[in-house]
Amino acid sequence: MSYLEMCKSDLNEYLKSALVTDGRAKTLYEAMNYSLLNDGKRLRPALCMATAETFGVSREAVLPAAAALEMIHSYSLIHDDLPCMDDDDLRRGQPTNHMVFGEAMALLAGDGLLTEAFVQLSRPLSGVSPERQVTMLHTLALRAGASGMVGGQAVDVELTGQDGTLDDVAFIHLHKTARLIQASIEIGALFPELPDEHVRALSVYGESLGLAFQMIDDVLDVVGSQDELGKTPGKDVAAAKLTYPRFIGVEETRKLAAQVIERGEQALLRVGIVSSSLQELQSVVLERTH
Ligand code: GRG
Repeated sequence: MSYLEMCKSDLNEYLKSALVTDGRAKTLYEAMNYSLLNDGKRLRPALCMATAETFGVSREAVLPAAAALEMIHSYSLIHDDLPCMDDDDLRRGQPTNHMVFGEAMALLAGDGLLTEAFVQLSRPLSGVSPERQVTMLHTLALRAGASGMVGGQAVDVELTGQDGTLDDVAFIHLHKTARLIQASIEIGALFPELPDEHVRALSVYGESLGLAFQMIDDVLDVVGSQDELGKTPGKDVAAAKLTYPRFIGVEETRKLAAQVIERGEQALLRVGIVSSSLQELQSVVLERTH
């Protein structure tokens, strides 16, 4: 089993009982679980686990934080697929949440997951001081909110169909996608007690990995097939989205992704962090086909 598969299996087991109704709002819980338990890669939780494990913290201890990250990710996908956003019928090879539950329930399922993420991250975490846990909560809110993922999505919505510049693309990618991936590593780095310079290096690495991830996503939208992606390819071009391939082409985007990751690796090397699990996940990001 690969490292990603091991993390995925641990997380999936945990998620099965993370959102259970007391008998009320059954459809909402069904809608939340429909998307949360769907077959995602679980990259963000795995990055959080890998970072903590690099410094001797067990994957099990990290599960509530890993679940919180996947809940935020899952909410963002539900909202992103809505007719008022990307208007997509397929996600992870299955009908999107609003296709099954209707728009109003999909909107609420996203809201529910966003809020439940903070329920998870505020649960008692063994071996983590209250100060570090508050920093985790702050990090998640900051990276997912208006100055992070939601802000990136807002600029993406505003600039879709317009000319835009390469700087606009960089802003959108950094915020819409990279910030949550960065948060996954930053939160993992808060489980052990690390020197500030280590935390900073991991944050830089997370940002680089997140940017490269979205660059590859842009490439896959151009070269991928529906079967491989589990969603509709070619949507970026059709919707006149601001993407790297639109400005510099597919091959240059691939090269840029590799360069950006190398910059992140240098940051880790400078402080002497070597992590085989992060290295493995990094290869998944660069070589993925879906
Ligand atoms: C608040 C109404 C409202 C909407 C918010 C913030 C937001 C909508 C959307 C976030 C933007 C977004 C969906 C970015 C795309 C990131 C991305 C490439 C997702 C795909 O991630 P993978 O490949 O997916 O890790 P799996 O399915 O493997 O989990």
